[in-house]
Amino acid sequence: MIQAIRLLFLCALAGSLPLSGTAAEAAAGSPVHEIRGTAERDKFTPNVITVHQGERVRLIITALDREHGFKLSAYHINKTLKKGDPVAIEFTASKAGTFPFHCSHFCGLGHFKMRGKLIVEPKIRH
Ligand SMILES: [Cu+2]
Repeated sequence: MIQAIRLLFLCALAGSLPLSGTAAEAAAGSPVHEIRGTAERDKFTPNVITVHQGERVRLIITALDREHGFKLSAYHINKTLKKGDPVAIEFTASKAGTFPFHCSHFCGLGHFKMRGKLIVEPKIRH
């Protein structure tokens, strides 16, 4: 039911606004939760990412100062982030819970502080 309402809402949006890439995808029935972030010594911003279970997620992370990595073991993700190059990381948040991520490319002092967590909020069942 919620899905149907959401779909109606998205269709209404798609009808009333110029179609951006995201709106076009939403209208096609596969909304993507897009989150932009950065990596720099010694942090990820944001370092807490919250999504909903079942969502298609696209993280776009840009390394600001040098090469870093993004490793989210629970979802078998490990990407190299070259300096200045936004990297898109897509997955479906199928598992609910809190999952740590960290920098997987040794970047000197501060490397081990480059940590964060993905929170996947469980689907509400009626
Ligand atoms: Cu690092």
